[in-house]
Amino acid sequence: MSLIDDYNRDGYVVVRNVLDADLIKEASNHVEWLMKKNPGRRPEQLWQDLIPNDPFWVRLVSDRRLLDVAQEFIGPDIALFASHYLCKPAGNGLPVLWHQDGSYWPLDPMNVTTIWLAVDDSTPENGCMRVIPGTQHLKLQQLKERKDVTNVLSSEIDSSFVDESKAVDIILKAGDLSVHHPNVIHGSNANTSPKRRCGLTIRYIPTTTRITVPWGCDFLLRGAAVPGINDYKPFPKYVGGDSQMAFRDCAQWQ
Ligand SMILES: O=C(O)CCC(=O)C(=O)O
Repeated sequence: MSLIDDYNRDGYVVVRNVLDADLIKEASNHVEWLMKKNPGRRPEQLWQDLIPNDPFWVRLVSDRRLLDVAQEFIGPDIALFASHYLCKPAGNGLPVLWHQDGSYWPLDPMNVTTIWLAVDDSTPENGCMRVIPGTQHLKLQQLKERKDVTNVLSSEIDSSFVDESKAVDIILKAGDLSVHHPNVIHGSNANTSPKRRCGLTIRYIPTTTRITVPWGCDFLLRGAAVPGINDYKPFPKYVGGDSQMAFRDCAQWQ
């Protein structure tokens, strides 16, 4: 079975040992650095507005090994649509209620794939992602606001679409990743364990997908843009100082 066959059957697939321990350590330091820089935010909310002036973030999502995986699913002309560290702290990490990603996104067509990169080991104990295989065949549903329970997205899919008995835990080691479809139903439980659970979501689009409402972090990462579809941002330069994190080879970063 190929990655694509598994993805088409289940709506997700796991790929092991993609990034090396040194880069994962830098990503882990990056999360700590971001949290110090943004004291008002929960660590589950480190997302796209922080990316345009963050060369390490752009360096990470444009890593050749990640793009090689993304290319299997969306082809060789690849842009970033969005990215989000979903870092659930030990003891009080928030749940992500069941949802389909595409219900939130202004993309036309909804041709997009997510890489969920494990920055920490991710297990049922610390609130790993859970997926309901096969639900990528369900069309995108209207979201329901949900504020009575504290949760990352303040919303969920109607429970009539969710058969939790079929949910699969996506258990990953740091440096592994999973790839998931924009229609597949997924979520994760709270982290009440003594271990942090951090993952980086990276939403990759082929350059034929139009971003219809600006999302703030559109970069062309590989291949060619399609004229008239999206205007991509220039990569942030590394200028040093307090407003950017230093990283390996940052002096050579364009
Ligand atoms: O990190 C999680 O627990 C959930 C991730 C998620 O919902 C997503 O990648 O869309």
